[in-house]
Amino acid sequence: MTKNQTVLSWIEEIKNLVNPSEVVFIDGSEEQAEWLRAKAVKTGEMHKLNEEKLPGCYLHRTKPNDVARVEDRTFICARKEEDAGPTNHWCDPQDMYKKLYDIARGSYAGRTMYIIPFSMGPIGSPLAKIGVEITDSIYVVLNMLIMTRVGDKVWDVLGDSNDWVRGFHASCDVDPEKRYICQFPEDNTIITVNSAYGGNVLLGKKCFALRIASYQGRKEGWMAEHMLILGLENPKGDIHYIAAAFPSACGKTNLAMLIPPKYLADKGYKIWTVGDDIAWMRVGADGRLYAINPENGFFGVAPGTNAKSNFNALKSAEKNTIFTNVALNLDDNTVWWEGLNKDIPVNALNWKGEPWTASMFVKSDKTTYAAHPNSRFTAPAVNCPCISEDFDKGAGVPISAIVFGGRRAKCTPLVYQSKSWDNGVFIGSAMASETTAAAAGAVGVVRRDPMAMLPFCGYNMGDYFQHWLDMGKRLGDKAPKIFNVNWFRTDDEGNFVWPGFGDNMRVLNWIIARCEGKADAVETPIGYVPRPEDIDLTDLDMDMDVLKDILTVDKEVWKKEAAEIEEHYKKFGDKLPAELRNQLEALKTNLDA
Ligand code: GTP
Ligand code: SPV
Ligand code: MN
Repeated sequence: MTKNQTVLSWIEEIKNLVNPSEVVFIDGSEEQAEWLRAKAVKTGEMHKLNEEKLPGCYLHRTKPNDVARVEDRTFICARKEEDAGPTNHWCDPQDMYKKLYDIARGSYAGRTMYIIPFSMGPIGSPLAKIGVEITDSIYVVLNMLIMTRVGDKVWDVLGDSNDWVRGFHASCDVDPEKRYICQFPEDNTIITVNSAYGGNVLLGKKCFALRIASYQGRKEGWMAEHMLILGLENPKGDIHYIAAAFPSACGKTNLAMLIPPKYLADKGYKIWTVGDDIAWMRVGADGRLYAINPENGFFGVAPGTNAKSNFNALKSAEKNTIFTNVALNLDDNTVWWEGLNKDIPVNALNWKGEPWTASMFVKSDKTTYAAHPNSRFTAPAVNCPCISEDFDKGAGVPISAIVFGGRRAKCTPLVYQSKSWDNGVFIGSAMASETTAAAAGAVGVVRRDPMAMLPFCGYNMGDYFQHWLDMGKRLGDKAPKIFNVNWFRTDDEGNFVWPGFGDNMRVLNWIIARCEGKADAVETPIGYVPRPEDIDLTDLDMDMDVLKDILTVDKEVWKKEAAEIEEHYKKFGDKLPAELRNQLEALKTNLDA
């Protein structure tokens, strides 16, 4: 418990609004967590899975109308509309508070109000920040216990400070028409109503660690990014750290936990996971950029995860894990999803809880799938076999390379390096990717998603670009090198050309060699691209010509791309930094030469 007056008076205000039948402070103890799990099993919110095969694991199903983030109902409520910018939905804070309070009023009647004190980042780390989430959902509490550092120690570190983020969640009727995900960056406040799914309600994650934190980062001179963090260890035992921003469901968890191909593993190459979704980065005392992962677990995409694609994720989700919207195999009380293995269950319940059997599965028709395409596992980071020794290191890890990427069937080469920091910011600002099931709406549509932050930037994205440019000035020659990757080039039949997953290590090795000045490249209009022989294809059944093809920069295709970037830039008006306009002009000139 806490004596912090700012916390207590806010709790009192929300309590009076929602009128719960009881109030429970979450203390972070195993006893309390166990009591909550038992309670959730009793109410049916959670289903206990096979204790032998999946110890401490549970299954939860959300309402079918509530399975992903909802970007069109997500608002940045800054006092001035311009401060939300052209890429965010905006509402006046007073109007939105009123609307949300009206929706939430009395909605905890007969329910329990849970109060979760949590730290984003190792408790007490100078890079960490504190939040308090109020919720009426045990599922949220149990997920927050995995995803963040929760407990009484957080109150101790907070003391009587007012520097903490208020997060208020009310499930209400899970009515999609009254669903709102609202950030009030100027008040350090988040309110979500009428949802009970992942990124909408685990308020430490996207709402705090990206939307609120990106706003704080700009004010305070640091960065909050939608990035994985990994350490690449070479045979000498040196570790280089890479931070990579890919849009939702575009491969961050997989890259962060990659297992190198055998010939590299045999030589002593290893990947260590620091984070799989979010990075907070600051300039350290030595002038380099240092990153921490503010989270304490993984909220990972289940479909496609298997022993070959991501062995370490599977291991992470073997115990003390919550599965959301996957299928239940009734024969052995375990879970299943498309892509897990060939043992398609014969006697199962699909993600909606309806009877399901192998014969219903039609690969080309996702409506027949047993698991929802955005079904997820919530797994403790400590479970991960390749978790970095630096995972809990409050000071963070020094970043050598920043990598942008996304899903582009055509156009973007497998990998290229920017010509400078500013050119790298240009590449990030112009990033595009095909949409995925992580957010409600159409899937597979190419959209611009700058730095993979389109749904997560808590302020005007034009100012965000300027913040990136300013960080580059501060870092000077100690700035990480910036790259772009694309694992998702397809052939004419729509098959992925690059093998991806563990084989992405071959590209990471080129990236690090470039940072060390040890690898070759050719200069193209868009940046430095490896020659095909610079990517090591040992033990890979891949034609040099195929590799050459996905490394080619097609000037005609890129001229169209430049025209689209020009269109994309228009929305930022005068907020578009002049430097980025210059970068675009330089690209056009290079393409015409
Ligand atoms: P969020 O948690 O939504 O932010 O996503 P993420 O970026 O962590 O995505 P994740 O690693 O979970 O990957 C999402 C999907 O992409 C999964 O179905 C993966 O199997 C697939 N995927 C990941 N890496 C690769 C790759 O290198 N090649 C191919 N073809 N697919 C990949
Ligand atoms: C994403 O959509 O980028 C996620 C999942 O990481 S969620 O937490 O739902 O935002
Ligand atoms: Mn994400």
